[in-house]
Order: sequence, then C-alpha cells, then structure tokens
Amino acid sequence: MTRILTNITVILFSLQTLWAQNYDESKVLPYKLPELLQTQAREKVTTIKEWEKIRRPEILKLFEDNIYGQVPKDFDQIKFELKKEDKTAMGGKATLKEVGITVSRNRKSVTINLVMFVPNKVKKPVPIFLVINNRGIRTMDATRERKDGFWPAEEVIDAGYGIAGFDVKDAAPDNKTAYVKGVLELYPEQLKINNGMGVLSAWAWGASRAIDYLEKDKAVDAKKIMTVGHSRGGKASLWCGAQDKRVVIAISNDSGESGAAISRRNFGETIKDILRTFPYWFCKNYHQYIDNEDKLPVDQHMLLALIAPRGVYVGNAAEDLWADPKGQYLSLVCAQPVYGLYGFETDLPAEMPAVNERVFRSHMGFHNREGKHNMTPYDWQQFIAFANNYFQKNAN
Ligand code: GTR
Repeated sequence: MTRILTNITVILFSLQTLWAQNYDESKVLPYKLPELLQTQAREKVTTIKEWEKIRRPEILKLFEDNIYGQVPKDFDQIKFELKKEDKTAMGGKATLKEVGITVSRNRKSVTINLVMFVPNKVKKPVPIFLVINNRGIRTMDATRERKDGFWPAEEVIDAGYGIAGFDVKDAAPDNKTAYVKGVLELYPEQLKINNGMGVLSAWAWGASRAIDYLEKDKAVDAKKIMTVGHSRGGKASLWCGAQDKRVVIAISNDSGESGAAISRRNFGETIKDILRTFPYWFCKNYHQYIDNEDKLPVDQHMLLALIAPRGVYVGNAAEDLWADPKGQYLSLVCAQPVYGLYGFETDLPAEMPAVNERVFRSHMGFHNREGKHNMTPYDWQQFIAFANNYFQKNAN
C-alpha cells in the first residue's frame, strides 16, 4: 500500500514538473547576460593579458563560489598501479590498460579505476578521449565481449585515438546521501562550507587525477587529452575543462542545465528543477538562485569561455528539450568574444544549425542530432571529426 502511494506521489510529482516546464519558444522571456568582458571593478577587458590575469580568475571563482563549489588541489600522495595490460586486445589492434589511481590525504584514500585502450599500429603517442562515465563500468567492458555505443572503443581506436574512462562513482557516488563516500572523505571540511565541493566538482577532480596518470603514460600525447561527458558527466567535463588547462578539448553531450545551457533562458530544466532532485551535485550557495537566475553573477556561456583558448564542443539531441539545445547553442555564440581576444574564428551563425547539421569553427563545435537524450556512435563521430579538424588546424 505504502509502495503504491509512493508511486502515485512520484507520478503526480513528475506530471507537475512536466506541466510547469516551458517548451514554447514564444514564451521565452527576455534576459540580460552578465558582462563577459568587464571586470568586477567595471573595467573593460580588451587584451588576452587582462582576460587571463583578471577576468578569467574572477569568473572561475564565481563558478566555484556560486555553482559547483571548490575543487581542492592539495593531496599527500598519488599512486598509479597498472592492474592489467593486454597488448593483444581487440584482435591485436589495441592495448588495454587498467590502472588504479590512488590518491591519499590525511590518511584517507580514494581509488579511481581507469580503463583505457590505445591503438597499436601508430608511430607517435596518441590523442585520447577521457570519459567521465555516469553510465557505469558495464559500458566500458575491458574484454570487449559487451559493446556499448556510449563508449564505442573500437570506432575510436580505428580513428587513431585512444579512449579512457572511469566510473563517476569511484570519485563520488551519484546519490543524495552516499555522495560523501569518495573524494569528499579526503576533504571533509568541504562539507561544512557554502562553497564546498559538490559532486560535479568531485567528478571533475577525478578526471584531473586521471589526467595526472595519462600525462605520464608514454602511449598518450599529453598535449592532446580531451574530456568527454554525457549529461551530468557533460557538466563535469566542461567544469573540468574550465579549470584544468591540460584539457585540450572539453566535450559535453546533452549537458543542459548547469552544463552548456544558458540558465537565464526559461526553457526546459531550470535551476529549481535540478536542485530539487540533485542538490548534492552543487555547492550550497547555488540555492540562492532558485527562481532568481538574474541574480547569478555568471551564466553558462562564461563556463565555455573559461575553456578558451582551448577547444570546446557541445553535442545535443533534438528531442532532448529538457536540456535546451538552443540555449546550449546560444551559450557557445555568447562565449565567442573571449575566443576573439585570441584571434580565433568567431563567426558562428546566429541561428542554431538544422538537425544533423554540425557546425565546426577552429575552437568551437556544435551538433544537434535527431533523437533522444543519449550519447551514441553518431555523437562520437562528430567528436572525432571535430578533434581531427582541431588538431589539423592547431598543429604543434
Ligand atoms: C536529469 C537531469 C539533467 C541531466 C540528466 C542526466 O535528470 O535533470 O540535468 O543531468 O539527468 O544526467 O542524464
């Protein structure tokens, strides 16, 4: 009986959320984005130096203090353990490595388990995609008996890239109460402050520790490490790319609210919706902006701008209106002035490209594929094409 009642409550609650949602473009209210190129002291930013020395650190701190919480950098020790290596994986075309990355601080430790494949028939170290994986270890089967389009390792290897990934739960379980069991055990003081590490910060931290390993692996080109994430993982991928300058391209897929989508646009998921279900993803201060987006000192275009002068990619699915593909496209368009400071291409069309038509510029890319919320081989084909284009245009 209680179960039935609970189920009814959940259904009513979901229906209420659905009804309350705006999916009508004509009902999008006008909004004003915070100034990207103006410092808190109201000085205009016109040079790379002013951006890098003043405005960029200001914006980074605003995201930390108001949305995601801190990403602590200090720890006592990091150890890499090669748990398994198979040079004959995928019928001989790739090498599999399974690496335990153990980080300790204050006598507590956490282990991030990395699964990776690198192609064998290559002369140089390879660029690699690092997936912040919210779909579980089963999507990254090391034996390759089970293949999953979410992590299409064979296709990535055939394209000449490496692919790696870790299950986000190694860094922080995706659960309202259990999220503290992981990285947060190393940094318990973070739980006591209003701008303390939320789960997205813990996942971004995990990705940075994976990069600590990848930088040391001779098979990997340390200057060509890309983060990839879907949805909540996409939010973490962008946040990681915003802070960790070793990420050469930050790729997000269907990242939506508090990812690539403009929060001030009342379309699809809102801050109120996301905090209702996932308060533990963010720092406590984010609650101030429920139904109060205009007070946010940043918006998500500024997160994308933090990734400059490196590459940023925003993938979408046309039926995933909850994640507001148009709001994600506008975010890219509005991040362009920072790319302009570096003299890069800033001529993204004002209108979002048609479904299945991608748009690539030297440092920014976007697509909106037909279909539903998911990360598919089609999305991966676009990531690979964008990476090919990026490395060709920005050869070092
Ligand atoms: C939804 C959440 C989105 C997105 C998604 C996912 O329920 O509201 O922001 O993160 O989950 O990760 O699949």
